[in-house]
Amino acid sequence: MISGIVGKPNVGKSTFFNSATLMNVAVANYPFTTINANVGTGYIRVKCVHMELGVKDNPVNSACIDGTRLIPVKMVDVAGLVPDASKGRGLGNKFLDDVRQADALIHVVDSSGSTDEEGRAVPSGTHDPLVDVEFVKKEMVLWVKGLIEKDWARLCRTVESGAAGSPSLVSELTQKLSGLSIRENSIETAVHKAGLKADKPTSWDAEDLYSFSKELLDISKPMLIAANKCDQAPSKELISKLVKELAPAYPVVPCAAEAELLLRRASHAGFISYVPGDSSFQISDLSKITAAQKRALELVKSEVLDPWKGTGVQKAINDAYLSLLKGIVVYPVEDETKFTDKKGNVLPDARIMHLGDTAKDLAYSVHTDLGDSFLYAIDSRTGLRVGADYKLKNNDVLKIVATARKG
Ligand SMILES: Nc1nc2c(ncn2[C@@H]2O[C@H](COP(=O)(O)OP(=O)(O)O)[C@@H](O)[C@H]2O)c(=O)[nH]1
Ligand SMILES: [Mg+2]
Repeated sequence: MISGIVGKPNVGKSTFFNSATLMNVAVANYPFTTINANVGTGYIRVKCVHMELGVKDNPVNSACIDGTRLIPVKMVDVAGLVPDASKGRGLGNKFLDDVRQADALIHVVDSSGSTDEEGRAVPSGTHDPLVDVEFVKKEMVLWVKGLIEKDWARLCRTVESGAAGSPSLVSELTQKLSGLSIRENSIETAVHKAGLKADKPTSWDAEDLYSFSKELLDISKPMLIAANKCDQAPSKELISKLVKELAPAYPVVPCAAEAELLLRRASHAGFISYVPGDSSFQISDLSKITAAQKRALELVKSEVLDPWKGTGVQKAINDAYLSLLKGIVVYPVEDETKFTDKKGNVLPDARIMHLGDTAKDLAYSVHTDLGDSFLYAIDSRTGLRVGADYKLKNNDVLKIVATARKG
Protein backbone atom coordinates (compact mmCIF):
# COMPACT_ATOMS: atom_id res chain seq x y z
CA MET A 1 0.00 0.00 0.00
CA ILE A 2 1.39 3.37 -1.04
CA SER A 3 0.05 6.83 -0.34
CA GLY A 4 0.71 9.82 -2.56
CA ILE A 5 0.84 13.35 -1.18
CA VAL A 6 -0.80 15.56 -3.80
CA GLY A 7 -1.84 19.19 -4.15
CA LYS A 8 -0.97 22.47 -5.83
CA PRO A 9 2.43 24.10 -5.15
CA ASN A 10 3.27 25.71 -1.78
CA VAL A 11 0.60 24.10 0.34
CA GLY A 12 3.15 22.18 2.43
CA LYS A 13 3.36 18.81 0.67
CA SER A 14 7.12 18.51 1.14
CA THR A 15 6.90 19.74 4.72
CA PHE A 16 4.25 17.07 5.34
CA PHE A 17 6.40 14.41 3.66
CA ASN A 18 9.57 15.46 5.47
CA SER A 19 7.86 15.41 8.84
CA ALA A 20 6.10 12.11 8.13
CA THR A 21 9.33 10.38 7.13
CA LEU A 22 11.50 11.69 9.97
CA MET A 23 11.69 9.13 12.76
CA ASN A 24 14.22 8.78 15.51
CA VAL A 25 13.67 5.15 16.37
CA ALA A 26 15.60 2.31 14.80
CA VAL A 27 13.58 0.27 12.33
CA ALA A 28 15.22 -2.49 10.28
CA ASN A 29 15.87 -1.53 6.67
CA TYR A 30 12.71 -1.74 4.69
CA PRO A 31 12.96 -2.66 1.02
CA PHE A 32 11.71 0.74 -0.05
CA THR A 33 13.94 3.02 2.03
CA THR A 34 15.56 5.03 -0.74
CA ILE A 35 14.37 4.39 -4.23
CA ASN A 36 13.81 7.99 -5.12
CA ALA A 37 14.24 11.31 -3.38
CA ASN A 38 10.48 11.77 -3.23
CA VAL A 39 9.73 8.26 -2.00
CA GLY A 40 10.05 7.58 1.70
CA THR A 41 8.95 5.66 4.73
CA GLY A 42 6.16 7.02 6.87
CA TYR A 43 4.65 5.26 9.87
CA ILE A 44 1.25 4.08 10.99
CA ARG A 45 0.66 4.57 14.72
CA VAL A 46 -1.35 1.90 16.52
CA LYS A 47 -1.65 0.52 20.03
CA CYS A 48 0.71 -2.46 20.24
CA VAL A 49 -0.68 -5.81 21.43
CA HIS A 50 2.28 -6.54 23.71
CA MET A 51 0.66 -5.17 26.86
CA GLU A 52 -2.59 -7.03 26.30
CA LEU A 53 -0.55 -10.22 25.84
CA GLY A 54 1.50 -9.43 28.95
CA VAL A 55 4.91 -9.58 27.29
CA LYS A 56 7.80 -7.26 26.58
CA ASP A 57 8.39 -6.97 22.83
CA ASN A 58 11.41 -6.40 20.62
CA PRO A 59 10.20 -5.31 17.22
CA VAL A 60 12.26 -5.85 14.08
CA ASN A 61 10.25 -4.49 11.14
CA SER A 62 8.61 -1.75 13.19
CA ALA A 63 9.13 0.13 16.45
CA CYS A 64 7.32 0.22 19.77
CA ILE A 65 7.51 3.23 22.07
CA ASP A 66 5.77 2.67 25.42
CA GLY A 67 3.02 0.59 23.88
CA THR A 68 2.68 2.58 20.66
CA ARG A 69 3.61 0.52 17.59
CA LEU A 70 4.96 2.44 14.61
CA ILE A 71 4.73 0.46 11.40
CA PRO A 72 6.50 1.58 8.20
CA VAL A 73 4.50 2.42 5.10
CA LYS A 74 5.56 3.77 1.73
CA MET A 75 4.80 7.40 0.85
CA VAL A 76 5.39 9.52 -2.25
CA ASP A 77 5.80 13.30 -2.31
CA VAL A 78 4.09 14.05 -5.61
CA ALA A 79 5.07 17.02 -7.81
CA GLY A 80 2.71 20.01 -7.40
CA LEU A 81 -0.29 20.27 -9.69
CA VAL A 82 -1.50 23.48 -11.35
CA PRO A 83 -4.72 24.16 -13.31
CA ASP A 84 -4.58 22.67 -16.84
CA ALA A 85 -1.80 20.27 -15.85
CA SER A 86 -3.62 17.61 -17.87
CA LYS A 87 -2.91 19.80 -20.93
CA GLY A 88 0.78 19.76 -20.10
CA ARG A 89 1.05 22.87 -17.90
CA GLY A 90 3.57 22.85 -15.06
CA LEU A 91 5.03 19.50 -14.11
CA GLY A 92 1.91 17.71 -15.33
CA ASN A 93 3.57 14.55 -16.51
CA LYS A 94 5.88 14.25 -13.54
CA PHE A 95 2.79 14.54 -11.36
CA LEU A 96 1.06 11.73 -13.16
CA ASP A 97 4.08 9.45 -13.05
CA ASP A 98 4.24 9.90 -9.29
CA VAL A 99 0.55 9.45 -8.71
CA ARG A 100 0.08 6.32 -10.76
CA GLN A 101 1.66 4.08 -8.13
CA ALA A 102 -0.40 5.48 -5.23
CA ASP A 103 -3.25 3.46 -3.71
CA ALA A 104 -4.58 6.38 -1.67
CA LEU A 105 -4.12 10.12 -1.92
CA ILE A 106 -3.43 12.60 0.85
CA HIS A 107 -4.50 15.86 -0.73
CA VAL A 108 -2.77 18.73 1.07
CA VAL A 109 -4.54 22.09 0.83
CA ASP A 110 -3.63 25.47 2.29
CA SER A 111 -6.42 26.02 4.78
CA SER A 112 -5.07 29.45 5.67
CA GLY A 113 -6.15 30.63 2.22
CA SER A 114 -2.84 32.39 1.61
CA THR A 115 -1.88 30.87 -1.76
CA ASP A 116 -3.70 31.21 -5.08
CA GLU A 117 -4.41 28.36 -7.53
CA GLU A 118 -0.85 28.43 -8.81
CA GLY A 119 0.59 28.49 -5.29
CA ARG A 120 1.55 32.19 -5.31
CA ALA A 121 1.29 34.10 -2.04
CA VAL A 122 -1.92 36.12 -1.54
CA PRO A 123 -3.26 37.82 1.61
CA SER A 124 -4.20 35.27 4.26
CA GLY A 125 -7.81 34.09 4.07
CA THR A 126 -8.46 35.34 0.52
CA HIS A 127 -8.28 32.06 -1.40
CA ASP A 128 -10.81 29.31 -0.77
CA PRO A 129 -9.09 25.88 -0.57
CA LEU A 130 -12.32 24.25 -1.72
CA VAL A 131 -11.55 25.62 -5.20
CA ASP A 132 -8.23 23.75 -5.12
CA VAL A 133 -9.82 20.48 -4.08
CA GLU A 134 -12.14 20.73 -7.07
CA PHE A 135 -9.48 21.66 -9.61
CA VAL A 136 -7.04 18.97 -8.47
CA LYS A 137 -9.79 16.36 -8.65
CA LYS A 138 -10.76 17.60 -12.12
CA GLU A 139 -7.20 17.53 -13.42
CA MET A 140 -6.80 13.95 -12.27
CA VAL A 141 -10.05 12.92 -13.91
CA LEU A 142 -9.00 14.61 -17.18
CA TRP A 143 -5.69 12.80 -17.02
CA VAL A 144 -7.35 9.37 -16.65
CA LYS A 145 -9.83 10.30 -19.38
CA GLY A 146 -6.93 11.24 -21.66
CA LEU A 147 -5.30 7.87 -21.11
CA ILE A 148 -8.54 6.03 -21.90
CA GLU A 149 -9.25 8.10 -25.02
CA LYS A 150 -5.96 7.16 -26.65
CA ASP A 151 -6.78 4.58 -29.31
CA TRP A 152 -10.38 4.51 -28.07
CA ALA A 153 -11.91 3.85 -31.54
CA ARG A 154 -9.72 0.79 -32.03
CA LEU A 155 -10.60 -0.48 -28.57
CA CYS A 156 -14.31 -0.08 -29.33
CA ARG A 157 -13.97 -2.00 -32.59
CA THR A 158 -12.15 -4.84 -30.84
CA VAL A 159 -14.76 -5.10 -28.11
CA GLU A 160 -17.76 -4.83 -30.44
CA SER A 161 -16.38 -6.94 -33.29
CA GLY A 162 -18.54 -9.88 -32.23
CA ALA A 163 -15.76 -12.25 -33.21
CA ALA A 164 -15.47 -15.38 -31.12
CA GLY A 165 -13.18 -14.74 -28.15
CA SER A 166 -13.09 -10.96 -28.65
CA PRO A 167 -11.99 -9.35 -25.38
CA SER A 168 -14.35 -7.54 -23.03
CA LEU A 169 -14.18 -3.80 -22.47
CA VAL A 170 -13.22 -4.37 -18.84
CA SER A 171 -10.28 -6.60 -19.73
CA GLU A 172 -9.12 -4.18 -22.45
CA LEU A 173 -9.28 -1.24 -20.05
CA THR A 174 -7.53 -3.21 -17.32
CA GLN A 175 -4.67 -3.76 -19.72
CA LYS A 176 -4.66 -0.19 -20.89
CA LEU A 177 -4.54 1.19 -17.35
CA SER A 178 -2.20 -1.50 -16.04
CA GLY A 179 0.44 1.00 -14.88
CA LEU A 180 -2.00 2.73 -12.57
CA SER A 181 -2.45 0.09 -9.84
CA ILE A 182 -6.14 -0.18 -10.61
CA ARG A 183 -7.85 -3.52 -10.17
CA GLU A 184 -10.14 -5.14 -12.75
CA ASN A 185 -13.14 -5.16 -10.44
CA SER A 186 -12.72 -1.41 -9.82
CA ILE A 187 -13.09 -0.85 -13.56
CA GLU A 188 -16.18 -3.02 -13.62
CA THR A 189 -17.71 -1.14 -10.68
CA ALA A 190 -16.93 2.23 -12.28
CA VAL A 191 -18.71 1.26 -15.53
CA HIS A 192 -21.70 0.25 -13.47
CA LYS A 193 -21.68 3.36 -11.25
CA ALA A 194 -21.42 5.67 -14.25
CA GLY A 195 -24.51 3.92 -15.65
CA LEU A 196 -22.74 2.83 -18.84
CA LYS A 197 -22.90 -0.22 -21.06
CA ALA A 198 -19.73 -2.32 -21.20
CA ASP A 199 -20.79 -4.04 -24.42
CA LYS A 200 -21.42 -0.81 -26.34
CA PRO A 201 -18.46 1.55 -25.77
CA THR A 202 -19.16 3.26 -29.13
CA SER A 203 -22.24 4.73 -27.47
CA TRP A 204 -20.10 6.51 -24.83
CA ASP A 205 -19.70 10.22 -25.46
CA ALA A 206 -17.13 12.59 -23.94
CA GLU A 207 -19.31 13.19 -20.90
CA ASP A 208 -19.68 9.46 -20.31
CA LEU A 209 -15.92 9.02 -20.50
CA TYR A 210 -15.57 11.82 -17.96
CA SER A 211 -18.07 10.27 -15.51
CA PHE A 212 -16.46 6.88 -15.91
CA SER A 213 -13.00 8.34 -15.24
CA LYS A 214 -14.31 10.15 -12.18
CA GLU A 215 -15.93 7.05 -10.71
CA LEU A 216 -12.79 5.05 -11.43
CA LEU A 217 -10.58 7.53 -9.59
CA ASP A 218 -12.91 7.69 -6.59
CA ILE A 219 -12.86 3.90 -6.33
CA SER A 220 -9.21 3.21 -7.07
CA LYS A 221 -7.50 6.26 -5.53
CA PRO A 222 -9.48 7.16 -2.41
CA MET A 223 -8.55 10.59 -1.10
CA LEU A 224 -8.52 12.51 2.15
CA ILE A 225 -7.97 16.22 2.58
CA ALA A 226 -5.10 17.32 4.82
CA ALA A 227 -6.20 20.87 5.66
CA ASN A 228 -2.70 22.20 6.30
CA LYS A 229 -1.47 25.41 7.95
CA CYS A 230 -4.23 25.12 10.57
CA ASP A 231 -1.99 27.19 12.85
CA GLN A 232 -3.05 30.31 10.92
CA ALA A 233 -5.99 32.49 11.91
CA PRO A 234 -8.33 32.07 8.89
CA SER A 235 -8.04 28.26 8.97
CA LYS A 236 -10.78 27.50 11.44
CA GLU A 237 -13.50 28.97 9.26
CA LEU A 238 -12.11 27.64 5.96
CA ILE A 239 -11.75 24.15 7.45
CA SER A 240 -15.39 24.17 8.64
CA LYS A 241 -16.38 24.95 5.09
CA LEU A 242 -14.23 22.13 3.70
CA VAL A 243 -15.79 19.67 6.15
CA LYS A 244 -19.29 20.84 5.30
CA GLU A 245 -18.77 20.49 1.55
CA LEU A 246 -16.55 17.41 1.36
CA ALA A 247 -17.01 15.06 4.31
CA PRO A 248 -17.72 12.21 4.63
CA ALA A 249 -16.97 11.34 0.97
CA TYR A 250 -13.59 13.01 1.39
CA PRO A 251 -12.54 13.07 5.06
CA VAL A 252 -10.95 16.35 6.15
CA VAL A 253 -8.05 16.28 8.65
CA PRO A 254 -6.78 19.63 10.01
CA CYS A 255 -2.96 19.61 9.85
CA ALA A 256 0.05 21.68 10.79
CA ALA A 257 2.92 20.03 8.96
CA GLU A 258 5.45 22.66 9.93
CA ALA A 259 4.66 22.15 13.61
CA GLU A 260 5.01 18.39 13.19
CA LEU A 261 8.40 18.86 11.54
CA LEU A 262 9.54 21.07 14.39
CA LEU A 263 8.38 18.54 16.99
CA ARG A 264 10.04 15.63 15.23
CA ARG A 265 13.30 17.54 14.85
CA ALA A 266 13.25 18.54 18.51
CA SER A 267 12.54 14.97 19.48
CA HIS A 268 15.28 13.72 17.15
CA ALA A 269 17.73 16.10 18.81
CA GLY A 270 16.68 14.83 22.23
CA PHE A 271 15.18 18.15 23.37
CA ILE A 272 11.68 16.82 23.91
CA SER A 273 9.86 13.54 24.24
CA TYR A 274 7.12 13.35 21.63
CA VAL A 275 5.64 10.40 19.78
CA PRO A 276 4.10 11.32 16.41
CA GLY A 277 0.38 11.73 16.93
CA ASP A 278 0.65 12.81 20.57
CA SER A 279 -1.34 15.87 21.60
CA SER A 280 1.45 17.13 23.85
CA PHE A 281 5.21 16.90 24.41
CA GLN A 282 7.59 17.08 27.35
CA ILE A 283 10.73 19.18 27.34
CA SER A 284 13.52 16.81 28.44
CA ASP A 285 16.00 19.33 29.73
CA LEU A 286 15.26 23.04 29.72
CA SER A 287 18.96 23.89 30.00
CA LYS A 288 19.64 22.31 26.62
CA ILE A 289 17.36 24.52 24.54
CA THR A 290 17.71 28.14 23.54
CA ALA A 291 15.15 30.81 24.33
CA ALA A 292 14.13 30.87 20.65
CA GLN A 293 13.58 27.10 20.60
CA LYS A 294 11.53 27.29 23.78
CA ARG A 295 9.41 30.04 22.26
CA ALA A 296 8.86 28.03 19.03
CA LEU A 297 7.74 25.04 21.08
CA GLU A 298 5.37 27.21 23.10
CA LEU A 299 3.83 28.48 19.87
CA VAL A 300 3.30 24.94 18.63
CA LYS A 301 1.53 24.17 21.89
CA SER A 302 -0.71 27.24 21.90
CA GLU A 303 -1.50 27.44 18.16
CA VAL A 304 -1.68 23.77 17.23
CA LEU A 305 -1.59 21.13 19.95
CA ASP A 306 -4.02 22.78 22.37
CA PRO A 307 -6.70 23.90 19.88
CA TRP A 308 -6.43 20.95 17.45
CA LYS A 309 -5.34 18.17 19.87
CA GLY A 310 -2.37 17.27 17.69
CA THR A 311 -0.66 18.35 14.48
CA GLY A 312 -2.90 16.08 12.38
CA VAL A 313 -0.03 14.66 10.31
CA GLN A 314 -0.13 11.28 12.04
CA LYS A 315 -3.92 11.24 11.95
CA ALA A 316 -3.91 11.87 8.20
CA ILE A 317 -1.47 8.99 7.61
CA ASN A 318 -3.40 6.64 9.88
CA ASP A 319 -6.69 7.54 8.22
CA ALA A 320 -5.24 7.04 4.74
CA TYR A 321 -4.07 3.50 5.46
CA LEU A 322 -6.50 2.31 8.10
CA SER A 323 -9.73 3.99 6.94
CA LEU A 324 -9.44 4.79 3.22
CA LEU A 325 -7.53 1.60 2.41
CA LYS A 326 -9.19 -0.48 5.15
CA GLY A 327 -5.87 -1.60 6.57
CA ILE A 328 -5.59 -3.87 9.59
CA VAL A 329 -2.55 -4.83 11.64
CA VAL A 330 -1.48 -8.45 11.97
CA TYR A 331 1.50 -9.90 13.84
CA PRO A 332 2.99 -13.06 12.28
CA VAL A 333 5.08 -15.19 14.70
CA GLU A 334 7.02 -18.48 14.59
CA ASP A 335 6.20 -19.62 18.11
CA GLU A 336 2.56 -19.00 18.94
CA THR A 337 3.02 -19.60 22.66
CA LYS A 338 5.89 -17.14 23.13
CA PHE A 339 4.91 -14.80 20.25
CA THR A 340 8.48 -14.97 18.94
CA ASP A 341 10.34 -15.37 15.66
CA LYS A 342 13.11 -17.97 15.15
CA LYS A 343 15.61 -15.76 16.92
CA GLY A 344 13.42 -15.25 19.97
CA ASN A 345 12.33 -11.69 19.16
CA VAL A 346 8.94 -11.09 20.74
CA LEU A 347 6.27 -9.76 18.34
CA PRO A 348 8.96 -8.95 15.77
CA ASP A 349 6.75 -7.95 12.86
CA ALA A 350 3.58 -5.95 12.48
CA ARG A 351 2.06 -6.07 9.00
CA ILE A 352 -0.57 -3.91 7.42
CA MET A 353 -3.04 -6.17 5.62
CA HIS A 354 -6.40 -5.39 3.98
CA LEU A 355 -9.67 -6.06 5.72
CA GLY A 356 -10.91 -9.19 3.94
CA ASP A 357 -7.43 -10.70 3.49
CA THR A 358 -7.05 -14.31 4.58
CA ALA A 359 -4.48 -16.30 6.56
CA LYS A 360 -3.07 -17.48 3.25
CA ASP A 361 -2.74 -13.88 2.02
CA LEU A 362 -0.73 -13.19 5.17
CA ALA A 363 1.56 -16.12 4.36
CA TYR A 364 2.08 -14.76 0.85
CA SER A 365 2.84 -11.31 2.20
CA VAL A 366 5.64 -12.79 4.31
CA HIS A 367 7.07 -14.89 1.48
CA THR A 368 5.86 -16.48 -1.75
CA ASP A 369 7.23 -19.86 -0.61
CA LEU A 370 5.31 -19.60 2.64
CA GLY A 371 2.12 -18.92 0.70
CA ASP A 372 2.73 -21.80 -1.70
CA SER A 373 3.40 -24.29 1.10
CA PHE A 374 0.71 -22.97 3.49
CA LEU A 375 -1.03 -25.67 5.56
CA TYR A 376 -2.86 -23.76 8.29
CA ALA A 377 -2.32 -21.03 10.85
CA ILE A 378 -2.56 -21.03 14.64
CA ASP A 379 -4.28 -18.20 16.47
CA SER A 380 -1.94 -17.31 19.36
CA ARG A 381 -4.73 -16.19 21.65
CA THR A 382 -6.88 -19.31 21.38
CA GLY A 383 -4.27 -21.85 20.32
CA LEU A 384 -6.73 -23.02 17.67
CA ARG A 385 -6.00 -23.83 14.05
CA VAL A 386 -7.47 -21.68 11.30
CA GLY A 387 -7.57 -22.52 7.62
CA ALA A 388 -6.37 -20.81 4.44
CA ASP A 389 -9.66 -18.91 4.06
CA TYR A 390 -9.67 -17.54 7.61
CA LYS A 391 -10.40 -13.82 7.44
CA LEU A 392 -7.74 -11.86 9.28
CA LYS A 393 -8.83 -9.68 12.19
CA ASN A 394 -7.16 -6.51 13.40
CA ASN A 395 -4.42 -7.36 15.96
CA ASP A 396 -4.36 -11.06 15.13
CA VAL A 397 -1.18 -12.81 16.26
CA LEU A 398 -0.74 -15.83 14.02
CA LYS A 399 1.73 -18.61 13.46
CA ILE A 400 1.75 -19.89 9.91
CA VAL A 401 2.37 -23.61 9.51
CA ALA A 402 3.68 -24.76 6.14
CA THR A 403 4.95 -28.00 4.62
CA ALA A 404 8.64 -28.51 5.26
CA ARG A 405 10.75 -27.01 2.52
CA LYS A 406 13.05 -29.31 0.56
CA GLY A 407 16.83 -28.85 0.46
N1 LIG B 1 1.92 28.34 8.61
C1 LIG B 1 2.28 27.18 8.08
N2 LIG B 1 3.10 27.15 7.01
C2 LIG B 1 3.44 25.95 6.51
C3 LIG B 1 2.97 24.73 7.07
N3 LIG B 1 3.47 23.71 6.34
C4 LIG B 1 4.23 24.26 5.38
N4 LIG B 1 4.22 25.60 5.47
C5 LIG B 1 4.95 26.57 4.62
O1 LIG B 1 4.44 26.55 3.31
C6 LIG B 1 5.47 26.79 2.35
C7 LIG B 1 5.48 25.72 1.30
O2 LIG B 1 5.85 24.49 1.88
P1 LIG B 1 6.33 23.25 0.99
O3 LIG B 1 6.36 22.08 1.90
O4 LIG B 1 7.58 23.56 0.27
O5 LIG B 1 5.12 23.14 -0.04
P2 LIG B 1 4.93 22.23 -1.36
O6 LIG B 1 5.27 23.09 -2.52
O7 LIG B 1 3.49 21.89 -1.35
O8 LIG B 1 5.80 21.03 -1.24
C8 LIG B 1 6.78 26.86 3.15
O9 LIG B 1 7.10 28.20 3.37
C9 LIG B 1 6.42 26.18 4.45
O10 LIG B 1 7.20 26.63 5.52
C10 LIG B 1 2.12 24.80 8.22
O11 LIG B 1 1.68 23.80 8.79
N5 LIG B 1 1.81 26.06 8.67
MG1 LIG C 1 7.27 20.29 -2.56
